[in-house]
Amino acid sequence: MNDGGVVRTEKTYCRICEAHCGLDVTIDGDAVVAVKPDKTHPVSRGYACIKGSALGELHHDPDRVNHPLKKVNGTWQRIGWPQAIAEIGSRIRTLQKTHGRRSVAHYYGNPTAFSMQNFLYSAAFMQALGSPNVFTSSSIDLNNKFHVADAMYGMLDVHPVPDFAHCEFFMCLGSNPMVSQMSVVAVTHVMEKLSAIEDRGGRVIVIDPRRTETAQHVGEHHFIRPGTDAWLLLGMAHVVAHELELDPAAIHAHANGLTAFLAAVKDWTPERVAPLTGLSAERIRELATAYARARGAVLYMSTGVNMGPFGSIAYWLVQGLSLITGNLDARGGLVFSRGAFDVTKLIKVLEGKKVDGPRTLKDGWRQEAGAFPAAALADEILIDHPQRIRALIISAGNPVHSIPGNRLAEAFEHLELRVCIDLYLSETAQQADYVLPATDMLERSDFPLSHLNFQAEPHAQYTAAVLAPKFERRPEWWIFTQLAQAAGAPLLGPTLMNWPARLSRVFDRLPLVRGLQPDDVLALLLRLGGKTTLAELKRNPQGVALPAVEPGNFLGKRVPSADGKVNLAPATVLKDLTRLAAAAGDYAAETAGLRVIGRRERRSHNSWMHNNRRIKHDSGISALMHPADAVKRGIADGDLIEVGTGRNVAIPVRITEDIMPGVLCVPHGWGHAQSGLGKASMLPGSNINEALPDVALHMEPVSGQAIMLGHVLEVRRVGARQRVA
Ligand SMILES: Nc1nc2c(c(=O)[nH]1)N[C@H]1C(S)=C(S)[C@@H](COP(=O)(O)OP(=O)(O)OC[C@H]3O[C@@H](n4cnc5c(=O)[nH]c(N)nc54)[C@H](O)[C@@H]3O)O[C@H]1N2
Ligand SMILES: Nc1nc2c(c(=O)[nH]1)N[C@H]1C(S)=C(S)[C@@H](COP(=O)(O)OP(=O)(O)OC[C@H]3O[C@@H](n4cnc5c(=O)[nH]c(N)nc54)[C@H](O)[C@@H]3O)O[C@H]1N2
Ligand code: SF4
Ligand SMILES: [Mo]
Repeated sequence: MNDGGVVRTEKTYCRICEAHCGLDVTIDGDAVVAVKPDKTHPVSRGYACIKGSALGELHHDPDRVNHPLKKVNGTWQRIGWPQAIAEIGSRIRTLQKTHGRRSVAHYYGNPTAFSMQNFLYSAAFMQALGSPNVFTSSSIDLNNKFHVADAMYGMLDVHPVPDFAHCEFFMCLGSNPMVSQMSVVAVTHVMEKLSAIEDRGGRVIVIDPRRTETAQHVGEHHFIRPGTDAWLLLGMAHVVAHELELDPAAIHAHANGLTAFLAAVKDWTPERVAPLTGLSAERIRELATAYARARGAVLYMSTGVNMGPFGSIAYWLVQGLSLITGNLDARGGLVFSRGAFDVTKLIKVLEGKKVDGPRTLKDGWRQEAGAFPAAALADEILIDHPQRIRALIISAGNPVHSIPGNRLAEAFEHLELRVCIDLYLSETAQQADYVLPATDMLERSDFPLSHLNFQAEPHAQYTAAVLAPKFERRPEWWIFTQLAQAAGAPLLGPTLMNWPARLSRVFDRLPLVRGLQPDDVLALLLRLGGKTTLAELKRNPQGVALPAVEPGNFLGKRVPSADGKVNLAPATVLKDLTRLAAAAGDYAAETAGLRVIGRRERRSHNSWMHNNRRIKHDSGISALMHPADAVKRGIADGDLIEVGTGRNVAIPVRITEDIMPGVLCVPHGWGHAQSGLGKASMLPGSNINEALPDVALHMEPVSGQAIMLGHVLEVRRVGARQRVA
């Protein structure tokens, strides 16, 4: 292990969540001896959470996949890279020759967004194969945001971020920043930033069916009934648009569709939406008025709303309200960050004319951000159609575990080739024919490409690989390049294919066409951006601060839509208001079961940090239930309950007034008995996605986002105080 005790400390940054914290990694020979927050990092300034500090244990985890594996007669056999690449390549080639290009599909998961090389080279790989069958975890997370950004601003990747330093009013819907560090905004020290708003006399409002860790530490909290945020925002929009003063001239200067926007929100008075949401009409009116009058106000929504039934409507209202109140592109409101280079500008130049893209075979779903909805994947495998999916390559994802329902696990059995590129034998990898070992973040170079225009405090950081790959782990750019070659895929993909104009496509052909390695691509992009160079970043491994985000850089200047204006009335979203109106009765009704929502935990990251020896997970998970619901069911604190309607999972319960009556809160990502991981498989806990209804039956029609929150499930007592084995 140790090559003679040469101890060195290298700078890098954590790529688990969007905070991108700077880290100092102390290495003795080839062993990681410490990972500490980097005090010299220009933005994270000495902060990192337990997960970032546990990257050494990730690197040395005895349960990592270290060699290519092939399943032979139901057991894993170690094979060499040349054999793995040749066999998989030839299977892909044969399947595509026999059944067409679409027969090979790719699913990439959440960590892809944090790996520049994975992101670029997997896209290039699929472009080379000429298959539009790309699926991602984005559609079980935030597809509504991509769709609405495209529909309103003309580009999927345009999302304003809060101007934390100047706002007076910050309303947070469906997010728990203290635990998650938020999403679609890269920010550190977020609780300090929220407290500072209060300290300077402003307001922080948390809207959540649970009194979250965030709500316990800052601001005021209002319960909301799950799935009803769109109504709350409609009620607020009604007040702002029809009860307060607007400045139509200012709005018309930068936006189209004001008349349609005003008409769409007209009937949704606070009195009408109040009983649906659980907030009083007075409170909704008060919040709307305070929001409109504050000098600098932010509405921020995240997965608690995205994963509900009307995520696109809600995000449209967040953007629309910001614009009509003058809080878009304004100090203290939502602002447009640009980072080391203006990704939007680059996309606009490269994407050319937008075209109608490919559709799924079943139900004709479109792509968002270059990918079909993950909720449609199982049916694209199971459908009786000559072009159905027969091979699935999965990288950095655990879809069998992360997607509600069990249809995907069933569909897996109908695949002819299953390949998983991962660090671990995840639940998904367990079902594969081949598992290929990827490098972890200490073993690969990187740059936060996907998050440049979400940085609350713009900065740039390049990290080299601080360690050589252990065993036979390989960087993903290499794996995808090799597989493409072995599959006989032309390096320049079929350029005439009418793919939709999407982010991934922009970079698609760059790497493979020119044979460029990740650092070459980065050097090129940075040169185009003109704010820093790869050489400068290499000289400053702790990262460099870039100019702060200034308001006034977007409206009338660089809105990427065809006419340079914001569309306040996107047709696809407005159409969905009919579904929303029809659903009001369902949401107003009492239910026999409880509405299930999720939560995240500091010591977890979706489904994959549970094997880490440094992080204590022994306490397992519990469902949170209100005392009134417990009494009704004869349930006591600590009892084991069964949740589900048909397919059930068993979970211990904690009774607390921090959750709304009628709601049950269960974190996702647990339940690893099948994973074969030494530590994780022994932990108590169940996978709530086994009990939630299948996502194929619950897709938000506007964006294909899976509806995963607020489903009514039956809840029963199983027994007294016991642990789930
Ligand atoms: N019920 C419920 N379900 C949910 C959610 C919820 O709130 N409730 N949240 C959803 C959300 S927001 C998301 S983003 C999805 C996530 O869904 P997925 O992305 O499908 O799943 P993850 O659990 O993030 O799994 C990531 C996998 O990547 C592997 N990995 C980590 N780093 C690397 C790397 O660098 N390279 C490679 N090749 N592999 C790597 C890990 O070992 C793990 O197996 O889950 C969703 N599922
Ligand atoms: N420690 C940790 N950090 C993470 C992750 C992790 O697993 N662990 N995952 C990362 C990922 S992939 C993502 S996408 C981000 C997500 O980051 P966030 O979007 O902040 O996700 P959560 O922390 O789950 O917060 C969602 C909140 O929505 C609430 N909620 C549920 N239903 C509703 C509803 O109908 N209306 C409203 N208003 N609220 C509702 C829940 O109670 C919960 O408090 O976090 C990232 N950061
Ligand atoms: S997981 Fe923790 S250390 Fe890593 S970026 Fe997120 S907050 Fe920072
Ligand atoms: Mo996510």
